[in-house]
Amino acid sequence: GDDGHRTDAPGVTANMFEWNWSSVARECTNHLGPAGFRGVQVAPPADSLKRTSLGNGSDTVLHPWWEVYQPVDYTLTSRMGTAAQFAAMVSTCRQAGVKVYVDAVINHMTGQGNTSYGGQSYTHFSYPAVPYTAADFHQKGTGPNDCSSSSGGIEDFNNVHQVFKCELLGLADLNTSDPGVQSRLAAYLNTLIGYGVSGFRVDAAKHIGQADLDAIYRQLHRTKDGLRPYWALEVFGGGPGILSPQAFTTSGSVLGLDGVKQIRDAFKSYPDQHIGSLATLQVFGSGSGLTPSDRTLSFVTNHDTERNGDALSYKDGSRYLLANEWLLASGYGSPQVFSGFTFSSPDDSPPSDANGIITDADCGTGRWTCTHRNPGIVGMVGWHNYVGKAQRANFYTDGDNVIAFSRGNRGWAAFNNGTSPKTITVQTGLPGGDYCNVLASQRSGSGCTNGAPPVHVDSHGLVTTTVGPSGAVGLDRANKL
Ligand code: ARE
Ligand code: CA
Repeated sequence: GDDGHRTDAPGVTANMFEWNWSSVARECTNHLGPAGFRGVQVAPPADSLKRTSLGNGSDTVLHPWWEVYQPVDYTLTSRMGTAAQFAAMVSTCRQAGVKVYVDAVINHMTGQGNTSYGGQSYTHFSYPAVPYTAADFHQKGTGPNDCSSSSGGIEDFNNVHQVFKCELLGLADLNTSDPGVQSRLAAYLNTLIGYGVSGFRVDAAKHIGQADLDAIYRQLHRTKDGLRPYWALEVFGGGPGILSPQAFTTSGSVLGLDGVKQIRDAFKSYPDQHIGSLATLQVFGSGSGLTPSDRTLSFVTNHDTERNGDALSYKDGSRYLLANEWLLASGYGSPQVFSGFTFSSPDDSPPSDANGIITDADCGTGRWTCTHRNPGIVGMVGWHNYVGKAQRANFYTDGDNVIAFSRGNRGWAAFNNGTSPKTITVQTGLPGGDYCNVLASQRSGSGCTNGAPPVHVDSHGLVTTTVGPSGAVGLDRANKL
């Protein structure tokens, strides 16, 4: 997709999973922009499946969160709000300095139901509002555009034919190599770009394949900032060869899903759930087998992995926050903080009215996780922005669960994943003086906010500090007294 223009490269983003548009707008103005988040990822905005009855057996949630992954047409009437609310959200966020990245579901349409939030009727291979007809889909059969598995679904996730052309989870699979389908998908994405959207998280990109992704991307307009759209491809690791995340980095950036598991294991030593070993994080990124930093959207969890066991999640409490703080410091990828809603069963809906319309997010109810508002996270977002691309230096580990490092001579941070406090004396790379710990405070005049005691760095750059259990210390020169 290189037409000589730079591709939008997000800084730190927040993934506001299924927050409604008016709540995202409010967060951009009141929290995300002021905290230094440069972007926000939002849930799939297209009109989607609206279930009208429960399925069988264990199915107890009428409007599970995953309805939005079954698009019916590309108008923007969704569980998260109207087209007008979407447009207002994008412009409000941009005014707050927060770009908007959209989760784009373009591999498939639905796998169930017959009516949508926008009130459209459809059947499995017919979506009159787009319009798509049967000829626009891969179907079970033996022709060149057919799926040849016996069920018509993906039976083998390592078989490239099935992965590209058969149904994922029974979802009607678009014939994305067809120029007519490509132009309708590009028209949808260009409509979003017209609203001011800066790029996309491409859902199920592994099932579209590199050639079709490239053909769609080539038709995309430049963003309001004059850049090529960001293009972050969802490709679970584990597939061989052309199905691997690495093999998609020629088409765009990829989601850091293998990194999610490495982070989980470093902090929690899954599956044993021992205490983990942050010392392993001396090497993390391409050196530990992950995709290149400048091609990776990195995160501790997303909406899938918080439910499937691959990741730490809000349920891990302070350890989860610590992992996010560490990722923001690490310099790996474009880091993304996930803020969703609490759940007990994996299908649970976000807080919604009886019609499935998602209600305003309220951080006081315990129903929304609001990780992006946590003071330690906010402190490390500022630290992340301040250190920029400065290289990691002065790495220290106790060989167990405490690590510390600087980023050039701009910032220094320490992390303790253990259960007892640890006092360390280490080189920070920073000039001598007193600093506010950004996890708990900021510089304000000649002192630190919240009555936090300053941290002293001596004239040789050495600090002696105690890092609490599941705690961190972050110093940067913007918060030097
Ligand atoms: C729902 C029901 C299904 C039903 C279907 C159709 O749960 O029982 O068959 O509707 O009626 C989400 C939910 C699904 C939901 C779907 C549609 O997770 O439960 O199905 O929405 O509403 C593979 C893909 C990867 C995909 C995961 C889930 O490669 O792209 O499976 N992830 C994205 C999203 C999901 C979303 C979809 C795609 C669909 O992030 O949230 O599904 O839009 C190995 C393989 C991977 C495989 C992985 C599965 O690692 O290598 O390729 O990922 O296992 O864990
Ligand atoms: Ca496909």
